Amino acid sequence: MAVAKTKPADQGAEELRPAVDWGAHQSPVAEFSKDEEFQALRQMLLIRRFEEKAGQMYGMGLIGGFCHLYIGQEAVVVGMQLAKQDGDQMITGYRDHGHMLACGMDAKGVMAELTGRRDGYSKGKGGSMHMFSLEKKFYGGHGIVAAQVPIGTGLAFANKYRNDKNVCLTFFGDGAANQGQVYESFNMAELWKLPVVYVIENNRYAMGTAVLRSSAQTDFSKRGVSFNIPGTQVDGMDVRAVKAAGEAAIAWSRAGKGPTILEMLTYRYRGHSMSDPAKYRTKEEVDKVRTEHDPIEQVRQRLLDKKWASEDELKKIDAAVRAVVNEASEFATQDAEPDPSELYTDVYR
Ligand SMILES: Cc1ncc(C[n+]2csc(CCOP(=O)(O)OP(=O)(O)O)c2C)c(N)n1
Ligand SMILES: [Mg+2]
Repeated sequence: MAVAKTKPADQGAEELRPAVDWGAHQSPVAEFSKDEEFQALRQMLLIRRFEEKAGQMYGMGLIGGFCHLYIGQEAVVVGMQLAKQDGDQMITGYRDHGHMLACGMDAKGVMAELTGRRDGYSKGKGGSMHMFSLEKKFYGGHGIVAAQVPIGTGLAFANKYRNDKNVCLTFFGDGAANQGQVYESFNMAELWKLPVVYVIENNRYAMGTAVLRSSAQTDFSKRGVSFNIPGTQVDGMDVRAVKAAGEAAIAWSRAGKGPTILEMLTYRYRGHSMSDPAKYRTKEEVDKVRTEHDPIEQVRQRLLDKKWASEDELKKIDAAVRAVVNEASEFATQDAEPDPSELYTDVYR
């Protein structure tokens, strides 16, 4: 048997880097009104500032355990939130703080959960990856890669069973898209025409592994082809493109036509988690995306160009958002830890 002289991982490492280029990709965009631009800006800023603060607090030892930041990907969840209606659910993996805030969960409760305090969403016992809100229709927060995909499909099954016309938005990553349970879910979802939108957040890496190293088909919008699930690639850095694609996909599901896949081309600026030195990519690569595609900067620039806001007004919005985040971090550092008697509550045997 012939033996390969070099390990595949050593071959053309440069070529295996993902092409971080949105140039060829033209997504249809929804024209935003002034109100919508401001709404998108406030929501994305809230996530960005919250995550920056969480990163600082982690560095200070105030947050323990796993913590995966969403910085860079804000347009995906905010665009989908703007597209959905009350009653529609969201479920995601462990990079989940942005989804919680977009769903309207309280920043104080999320931050207090990160610091392990009693007024956190899981009473300080769940941490970053395990928060839920039935009220806001947010179903977690899942640490096992792709575990949320069959659960999201099950939520959609319940929607269909109850005939309540709600749609479940199920978010997962490019790495998760290679999990077997995703395809079992796709099969059932199309077979039973379940109201689920699979939102694949392709941020080009799964931990330190670039998509070209891990994936035979890197166009994730095609991952449903053999199940007849339609898919679209979307500029996930442009909140208007996300909203337009989200509305079409949600309408398809709500009309009883079954699932769709939206591949969001996006990027995370920070490491995979707080302990990742991110040596698998260059600083230039990150800087290029930040300067050319930042989702928040795009909205700011449109507001300025259309003279819908001045630099001063934009600064005031940022200051107001920072105040909300500071209040949340104050709360999360002063709130008490859970009582030791809580150790054995909420435990399923
Ligand atoms: C079943 C399982 N395998 C491996 C891991 C370890 N793990 C955590 S995150 C991750 C990468 C997933 O990447 P992706 O789906 O692209 O999401 P991203 O982190 O980029 O948002 C891996 C392998 C895990 N948590 N669960
Ligand atoms: Mg990824």
